[in-house]
Amino acid sequence: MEATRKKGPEVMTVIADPAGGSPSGHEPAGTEVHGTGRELPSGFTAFTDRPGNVAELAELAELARVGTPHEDLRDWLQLVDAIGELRVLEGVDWEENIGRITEMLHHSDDAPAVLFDAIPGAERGYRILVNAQSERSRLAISLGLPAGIGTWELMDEWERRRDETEPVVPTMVDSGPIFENIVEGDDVDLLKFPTPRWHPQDGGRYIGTGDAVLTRDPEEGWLNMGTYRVMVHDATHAAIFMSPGKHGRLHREKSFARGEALPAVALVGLDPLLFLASALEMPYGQSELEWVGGMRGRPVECVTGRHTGLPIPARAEIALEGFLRHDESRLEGPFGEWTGYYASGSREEPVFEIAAIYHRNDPIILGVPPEKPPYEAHKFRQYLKSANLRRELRLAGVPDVTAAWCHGVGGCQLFTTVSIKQRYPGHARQAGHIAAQCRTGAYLGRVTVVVDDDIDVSDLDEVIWAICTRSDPERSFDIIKRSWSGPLDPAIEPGKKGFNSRVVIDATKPFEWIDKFPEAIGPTPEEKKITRDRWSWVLK
Ligand SMILES: Cc1cc2nc3c(=O)[nH]c(=O)nc-3n(C[C@H](O)[C@H](O)[C@H](O)COP(=O)(O)O)c2cc1C
Ligand SMILES: [Mn+2]
Repeated sequence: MEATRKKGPEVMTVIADPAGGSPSGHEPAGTEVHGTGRELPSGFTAFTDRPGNVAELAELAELARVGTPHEDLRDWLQLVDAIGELRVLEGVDWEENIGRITEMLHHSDDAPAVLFDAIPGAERGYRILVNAQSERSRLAISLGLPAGIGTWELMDEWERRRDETEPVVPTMVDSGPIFENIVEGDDVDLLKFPTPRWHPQDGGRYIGTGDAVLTRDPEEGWLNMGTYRVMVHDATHAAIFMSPGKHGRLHREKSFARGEALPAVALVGLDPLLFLASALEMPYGQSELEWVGGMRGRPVECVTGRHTGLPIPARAEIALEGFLRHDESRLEGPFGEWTGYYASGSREEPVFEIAAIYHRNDPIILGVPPEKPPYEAHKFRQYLKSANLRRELRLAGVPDVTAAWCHGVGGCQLFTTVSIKQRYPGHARQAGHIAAQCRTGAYLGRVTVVVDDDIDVSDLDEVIWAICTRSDPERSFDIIKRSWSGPLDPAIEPGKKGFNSRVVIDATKPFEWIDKFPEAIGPTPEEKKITRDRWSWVLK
């Protein structure tokens, strides 16, 4: 990495975890670092692209420790490798074992990011990265924050950026690494990539999972970037599944209504920050690409797609450029989905006809296949979506929202909790109904719980205890009908999917007799700390 990135305004100064500079219990910089002093289990090798020099590795670990923005996926890999959280696996088959290993990584605590290389049937160097952001340390690296940052600090910083970021229009450049390979016409071959079959019952190989699909609103002209799954049909055709109501889907519908195909670019290998922006619910009309530019403090450099004219981030790994056909469809799915089922089955979806593939030398697919919740995307989205939810309640004018949490077990959609300091009659219902229908909560919600501010919203035991002891269903449960759901909803009968209902549970102490509500047992957090410090030999 160039020297300019080591200091200067780009380096974030958020306070790291006071417990020390060692992210996730890994060795501090300058002592034993991954790949220098430790034997790796057989079958694993150290990351091959890193400088391989101990001093450089220690320097990279220090950059990760203080928080340093990355330019592209390769920078990100260097930083993650330097803190000991990357493994390379060679020779694993795409048919079964890449998917199986990935599923199990998602459901293991403290699991590393894994880069698969030398995949049988594909050229060596054509790689897949999985489990990239399952740990907070690696999410922090994606955001240029100190790898050891704590939960609430990370969420505060994200909320601050959502408040303060002004969009920055991408800079168009003539060329970049993405144009190292330009494949067009008869040479287009999607099957050259070692796309895994992620789940046994998938209807095809999904090259796009941790991806970003760029489309332009045909009427209003704004550029959207959304994460929508991409299934390979054959060498030159794919499917893109956009759920009803998603921005790309709205663009598609407007285009098709005019009898025109929709130009699109699917980035199926890209840096984690672009992916995050693409996978999160940003407001209608906002260009996620411009938002990333604003957040980084400089524009995203883009080349121009030769067939669609769409901007393509110049340092991305793999871009598929083409047209979603208004006049041709094929079956898409089934696919293992984030609810933990193959719930949307297969349906006719428009064909994505590929006009060009652009990719870097030795390209890397970013693999984020959905699994039973919580899977990788829930492990990082829980921080960002929860911060978004808290922010949206604040912007909607709900006072004294003390915390919000989108629980991973509900895929960060189906089960959300907000806590308030109750101020007036109806305050809790106001918070609950808005949380159930705001930008972050509206799509495929199910259960929204409102609790008092003594409850830790991220602790399911406490939340369920509050429901069990402070709510009385007849007084406390509201059902909202005909809400925004879609094909993925496992609880709605096939053929009838589209709407769902949801419950808002007011699990706060009843406002009108709050002073008479029984006292809860247990020490305060301050008392606990004092006692733990004093009797640390028996209390952890
Ligand atoms: C790994 C992953 C895969 C996703 N796959 C899809 C998908 O196939 N279709 C879809 O409509 N949304 C999918 N989503 C959710 C959207 O990416 C998300 O709602 C995003 O905000 C959509 O962009 P938009 O708000 O610009 O429409 C996925 C999210 C993640 C994290
Ligand atoms: Mn959008």
